[in-house]
Amino acid sequence: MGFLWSKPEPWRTIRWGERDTDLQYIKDFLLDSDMQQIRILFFGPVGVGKSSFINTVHSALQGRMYTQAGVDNTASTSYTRKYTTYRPRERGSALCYPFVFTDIMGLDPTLGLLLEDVDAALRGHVRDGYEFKVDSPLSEGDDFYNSAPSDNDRVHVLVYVVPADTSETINERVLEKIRAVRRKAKDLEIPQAAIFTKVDLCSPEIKKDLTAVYQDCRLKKKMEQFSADVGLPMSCIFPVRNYHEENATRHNVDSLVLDALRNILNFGLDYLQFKSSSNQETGRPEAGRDL
Ligand SMILES: Nc1nc2c(ncn2[C@@H]2O[C@H](COP(=O)(O)OP(=O)(O)OP(=O)(O)O)[C@@H](O)[C@H]2O)c(=O)[nH]1
Ligand SMILES: [Mg+2]
Repeated sequence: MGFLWSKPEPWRTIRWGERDTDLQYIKDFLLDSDMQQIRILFFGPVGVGKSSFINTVHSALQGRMYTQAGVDNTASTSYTRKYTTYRPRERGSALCYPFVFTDIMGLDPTLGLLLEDVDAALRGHVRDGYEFKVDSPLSEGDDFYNSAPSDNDRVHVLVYVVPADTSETINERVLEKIRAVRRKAKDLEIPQAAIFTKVDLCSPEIKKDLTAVYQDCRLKKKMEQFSADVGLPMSCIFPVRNYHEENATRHNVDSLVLDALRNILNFGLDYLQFKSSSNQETGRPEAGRDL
């Protein structure tokens, strides 16, 4: 007697292939008039797909492949060395969206990005073009140290980038660094999310059909493990597949990535609105502002 295997029900709903609706949501995304932009900082181990995610979102927004953030497939140390801000533009327009992406160097169990530099970046002290050093943090007095950051320089959403690839486990020392950064972000009240990249390398079913992403037990377990390891709720973790080998965009890849972006933007918006309403009520300075 044979068994009939049926796939489990997806544990989250994605509007697969409805790219126009997803794009419209992002186009309609507006900040209150006194806020200019949401700055999203990507942080995670070397080679997990931070820069690729930035390129993938741009590609989804533009409807064509975008490769401005440098990507490398051989790096044992971080390929991204400089603090770089990317400003996505609306397709066919000179208008910038009200959000920016900040790409930084990757984390390494031993060398790599220094936590002091992440702290400075969260507070808006790092100027674009700063080249991270593994042996000394950015210091006051350096040309790339911004001693008077504006609201636009500060980070409004911190996004951990984590590999879903089954061959990659996150080193305990890297997890400890992530926890340390999480404590810093918490002190600054900065909302946090995580993206799980390389879901195509997590299971053959997902590689074959990306729409199986929320039906795959291995991936869910990996996400739950990360959630337990660092304390980030599951509701803030999003699996994605980055563009890494194709020459044209694909609807399902775009759907997943735009869903993650929509949620991340909403976290940033809620944070800015909460901050501005609590400042109005109490007259207090904003969280994270250096006095
Ligand atoms: N299969 C697959 N490969 C991916 C995915 N995302 C990124 N990659 C590949 O992973 C490698 C590293 O990607 P990067 O975007 O450079 O990673 P990074 O986190 O920016 O790395 P550093 O800047 O070195 O810290 C590249 O070869 C990418 O093509 C994905 O979703 N699936
Ligand atoms: Mg990179």
